[in-house]
Amino acid sequence: MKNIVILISGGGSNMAAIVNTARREAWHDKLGARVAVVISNQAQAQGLVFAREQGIATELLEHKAFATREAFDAALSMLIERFDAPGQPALVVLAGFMRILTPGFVNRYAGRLLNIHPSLLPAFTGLQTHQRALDAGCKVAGATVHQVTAALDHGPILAQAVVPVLPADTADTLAARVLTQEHLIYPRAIAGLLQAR
Ligand code: NHR
Ligand code: GAR
Repeated sequence: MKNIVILISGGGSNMAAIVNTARREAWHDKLGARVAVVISNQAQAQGLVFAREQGIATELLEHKAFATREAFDAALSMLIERFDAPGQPALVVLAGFMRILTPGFVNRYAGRLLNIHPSLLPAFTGLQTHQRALDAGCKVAGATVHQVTAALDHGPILAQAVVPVLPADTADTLAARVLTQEHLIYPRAIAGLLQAR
């Protein structure tokens, strides 16, 4: 069985979309994969509540408790390792995870570490993507699923979705429109990656 480890920091709606799709599409039987654990770096992350309700293991690893990024990432690796099976390294999925990871961590998970970023990369790496797209006068916006590399938001692209920017949009209304598409492309990209193996 291939374990999927999902890292969140907040609402966890992308995580929920992955969990719901995995159930609906019987990933357990068809892809030999299951969401094994949801890990949050924030105690108040709402996504933890949903994961618990679904009977999925949850872990809280607060970055605040660590003096350095390296120390936090080392502890995170130790947690994730519990979900690596022999010959079956876990797939690590960032879903609204808000901590930049060290090159050491990223290299260790090369090829099995994914992120969804709320912009059409390579445009608008980093934070406040929706406000920046509005400020730039973009007529379309979207989201990108990519492999994570040490260069922030620059790894190989696996999937993208495009939405229109409407005249009355605020960062919040645009974010909500993009998020509905994230919920479609992230589970699909993960299933595609699992199938390709
Ligand atoms: N780590 C690496 N090495 N490479 C990537 O591509 C990563 C990553 C970690 C997270 C998600 C990313 C996004 O999709 C992601 C991609 C957080 C920040 C950030 O500045 C930037 C990009 C992303 C996630 N975080 C601040 C920090 O100091 C904290 C911000 C906060 O807590 O609100 O880590 O956008
Ligand atoms: C999503 O839009 C995701 O793309 C974005 O945060 C939201 C999380 O929503 N990620 C980042 O900005 C990463 N820096 P969710 O917690 O409901 O999935």
